[in-house]
Amino acid sequence: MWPGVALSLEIMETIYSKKSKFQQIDLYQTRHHGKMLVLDGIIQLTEFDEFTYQEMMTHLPLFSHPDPKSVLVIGGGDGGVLREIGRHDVVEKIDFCEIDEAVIAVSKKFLPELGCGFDDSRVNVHIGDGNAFIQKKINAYDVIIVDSSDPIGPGEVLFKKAFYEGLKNALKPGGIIATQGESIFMHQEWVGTLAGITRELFLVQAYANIYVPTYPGGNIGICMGSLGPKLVTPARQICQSIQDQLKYYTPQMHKAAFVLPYFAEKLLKES
Ligand code: 4ZY
Repeated sequence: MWPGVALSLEIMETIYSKKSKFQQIDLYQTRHHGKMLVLDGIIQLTEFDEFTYQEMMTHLPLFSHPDPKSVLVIGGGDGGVLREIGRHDVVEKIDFCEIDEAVIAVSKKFLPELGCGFDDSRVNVHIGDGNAFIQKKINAYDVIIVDSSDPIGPGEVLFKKAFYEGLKNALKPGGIIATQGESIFMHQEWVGTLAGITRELFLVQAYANIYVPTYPGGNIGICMGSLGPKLVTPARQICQSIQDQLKYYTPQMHKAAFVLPYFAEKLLKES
């Protein structure tokens, strides 16, 4: 995905290394960034900065929705997004669909601060293809979060228009989606494609940019679509007890994440 570009992290120990039915799964102890999960050679998360992605992928859509009772997560076998959803008492049901159960097992065993997301009694785990799962759902969710890897390998189908049509049909009126939106620096074609699809299908479309030092370019986007609510400002207040558990998300960061550099604004408009 990034010819000629690399990030170096010193590895102290290989904790886990095995090929699952779908991909190569590696877990390393790094010298400075804690444990690091790698799928097919691509960094998925490090303990050092995973909070930025998990918090914003979750709290941007959940705080944009006035009353998110029913939530679906596709991908994200590490459990980090589930951990963040668990902080919202208003959520009653969390469906979760992940293709590779081996990722869940690795996270539960070796990354307990993420794997703990599966301990929430509201979570219903489905092992299988996210696209097949979504195409069977109509009018079912207030919020859908797609925590995919990149558009190569098992995640490829999650970047296609047919998948986004399925997401739209699976939403309840006024529902919101948030999907992994690649990088405005590293993957402008993908950013443009996702923005174009969501603009065509949804009433409201927005794209947030967040810092993730260990992702290519040091940043990643969150592509969002809404059937009603505004996305760039929170619809609900955050109570202090939730705020105190977070490290990245604040109502101010919510608004700031949608303010983009001029080249990215143009890219999104023209797509
Ligand atoms: N699932 C989050 C994620 C996003 C981008 C990349 C890897 C993992 N490259």
